[in-house]
Amino acid sequence: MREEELPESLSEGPRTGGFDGVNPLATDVLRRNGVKSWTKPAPSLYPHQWSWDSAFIALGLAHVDNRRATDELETLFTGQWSTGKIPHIVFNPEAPEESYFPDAERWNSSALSEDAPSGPRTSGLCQPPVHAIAVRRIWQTSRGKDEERVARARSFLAGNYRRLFSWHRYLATARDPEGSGLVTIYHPWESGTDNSPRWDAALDRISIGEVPSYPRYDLKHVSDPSHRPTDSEYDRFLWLLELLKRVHYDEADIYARHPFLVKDVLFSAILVAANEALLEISEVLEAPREDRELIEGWIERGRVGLEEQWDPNLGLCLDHDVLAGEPLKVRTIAGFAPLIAGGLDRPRLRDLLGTLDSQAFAGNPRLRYRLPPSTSPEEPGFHPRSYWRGPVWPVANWLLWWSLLRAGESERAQGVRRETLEELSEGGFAEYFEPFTGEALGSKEQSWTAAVALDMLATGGAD
Ligand code: 9WN
Repeated sequence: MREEELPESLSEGPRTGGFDGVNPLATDVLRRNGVKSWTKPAPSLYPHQWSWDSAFIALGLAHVDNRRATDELETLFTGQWSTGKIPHIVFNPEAPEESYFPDAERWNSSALSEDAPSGPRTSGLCQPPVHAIAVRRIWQTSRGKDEERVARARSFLAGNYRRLFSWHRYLATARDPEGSGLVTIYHPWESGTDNSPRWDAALDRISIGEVPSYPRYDLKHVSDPSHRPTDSEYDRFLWLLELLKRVHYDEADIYARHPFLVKDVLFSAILVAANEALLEISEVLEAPREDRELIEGWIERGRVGLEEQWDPNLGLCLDHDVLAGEPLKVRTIAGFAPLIAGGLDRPRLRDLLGTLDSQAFAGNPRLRYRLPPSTSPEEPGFHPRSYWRGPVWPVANWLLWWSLLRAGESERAQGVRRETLEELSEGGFAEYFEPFTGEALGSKEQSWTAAVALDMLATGGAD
């Protein structure tokens, strides 16, 4: 498909529910960032295909152009490794030179690992598994439509079920050899919340060796370098990458000697929610009973694992540093993981809502909108402008909104939806926002921000 053909294909507008201006603008962002069969996360800062961005993008596209939504995921899935891993970046061979680093050369995955695909070049890491949730949305939005569309959606489900299943199985096994229900990440990039203070203590313990020199192309694309991770954070990111390359991205070797092994509660919670979506998909497809039993087991184990990470004093769930054998005590939005995983009893739900409403998060009186900052303003590592150290991220608001809906907290969910859409109406579809002023930060045309707005607009109060 040629790029100029895209505008016509984005034609079916969703219901807007009071935010009429947002829908066409969001659709325009996705159209402008569209390349052939997939969508760049941002026009220049992120010129390749990112894993969880694509899943959110597909979720939004499902409401305006189902075919583009399915193309988006199918393009991403061409990068899947033979282990089941869906890589965090599928590189765009047509991206301008000197646009993003580390590039495909630096990862060198297919030369180093026979598990990497031989076609598209990819990174060697992964990101949170939002994909099955997006696939289910594609199915949901086809319901009640013409027969051809339903048949197309069903065949999309059937064609991708095994890929999703092996992706989740990889996370439940290679990434959880302890059977704890919690996913181990090897790098902060895998969390999707790269420079969050969640990782400071675990990163501080690592002594950095010789890192081959590298450029900071990312700084060319933002108005102020303080919005992005610092050089010292980048040194650590690039050092960990060198170590992964030395062991040829081999899971067992990584587990045996890598210096950053952390049980990530947000990643794990998204996996639980994605497993619920996968279970529904498996039921639509009448998949073998053994599959469904396995998926149910993963859901159960994930919720138990998260409950074990509960910190009653902070009223949040904490990541766990496998090597230090201790929890990482930092208050960030990741602490709401049990809400995202769902299936909570009333007391635990009440605890989490209490923390959410407190001054440590959405109840902070200085906030421009009643939306939780990525890191609590009460944390020493909080920074209102620096990336995951404090700004409000619309994609995190989506996770919260959707989780509140699933928990039956529809009034609160409506509040998150309204405040998010108001923030976007005022500030545009930025990557993240300064929590006290609402100033738009990072990339100004971020695809997943537009996509979650479309999903919020179309879904209204229903899951
Ligand atoms: C590294 C693309 C990605 C998001 C991540 C976000 C940021 C990359 C970067 O951008 O990460 O993967 O260079 O900062 O942290 O969540 O997927 O939008």
